[in-house]
Amino acid sequence: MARCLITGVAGFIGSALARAVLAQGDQVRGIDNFATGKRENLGEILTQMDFRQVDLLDLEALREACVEVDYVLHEAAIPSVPKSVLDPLGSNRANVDGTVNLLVAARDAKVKRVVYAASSSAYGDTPTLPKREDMTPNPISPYAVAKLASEHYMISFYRCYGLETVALRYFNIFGPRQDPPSPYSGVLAKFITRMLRGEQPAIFGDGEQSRDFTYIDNAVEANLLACKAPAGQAAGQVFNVATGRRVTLNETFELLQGLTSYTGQPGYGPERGGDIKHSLADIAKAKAGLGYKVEVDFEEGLRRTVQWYRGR
Ligand code: UD2
Repeated sequence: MARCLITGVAGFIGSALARAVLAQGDQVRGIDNFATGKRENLGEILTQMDFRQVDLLDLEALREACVEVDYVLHEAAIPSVPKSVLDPLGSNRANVDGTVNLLVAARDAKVKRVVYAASSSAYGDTPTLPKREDMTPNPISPYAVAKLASEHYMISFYRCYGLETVALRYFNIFGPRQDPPSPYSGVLAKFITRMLRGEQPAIFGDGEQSRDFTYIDNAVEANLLACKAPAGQAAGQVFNVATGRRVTLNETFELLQGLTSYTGQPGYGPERGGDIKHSLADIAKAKAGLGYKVEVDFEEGLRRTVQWYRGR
């Protein structure tokens, strides 16, 4: 039985990972500072894990959290492009300083492997689609820079100290438990909750921007595969985690009209600062290196997500 340390365990992705790790019979130690995570996301699994309220800036607490840990799944972050534009220092502290602290603690505790929640935002607004891992990154927002910097720290800790690290560049992950709508929530959580309440969703720009929206189960599977993949294929590497297909916000809105019975139109407003226009992944490297495949496609993911929000 392995022991996994999940950072950001009370968040949308962290809590889904915890459920999956427990379901395969492994142990979970989870940390969260509740900056964006919610205790309610842990629900029934809180008593099945070793939960600690810890901030990534507390190195001593991280050292204790890493004792006898096999794998670290590092999801904790302040995950928002617009928030980072407003507060670049806060974004850097949580998304970079916190990551370096965790890497130092994991290295000294001789953890087997660290899997990191990197971001597709690293690619920026380069015209070439789909995005491949060997393209030169071109981040726009402070958030994207921070996520890319931490990705480089992952690779550095493998090269300098031999700590096995794997960076997974998530492409717009969505699904149950994604932030209840705040100004910084992911667009699908906002669209779905508003449309289910009969309220008009807001589209920033013309709605023709596109994303490779990826259902949460695919990201969870990628993490489990990244723990087990042979070091020669995975350690010190970066992999896209996505579906290899993009949809526009306008298309997404239409699909959601069918699923939520919302009959109105979206409200169009100005584009959001720091945004990129199109995002689409090439997932060949994850397929070859990790054995990754898309388990749940976009439409099915949307259906499951709408169903979950409806049941709340
Ligand atoms: C970025 C990353 C994503 C993840 C995420 C964390 C890219 C391509 N993706 O997501 O992988 O790291 O950051 O937060 O960089 N929008 C609306 N109406 C709304 C809310 C958003 O139109 O009410 C638009 C927004 O302007 C953008 C799109 O929807 O064009 C997606 O926005 P998002 O905040 O859901 O995700 P994004 O792409 O910034």
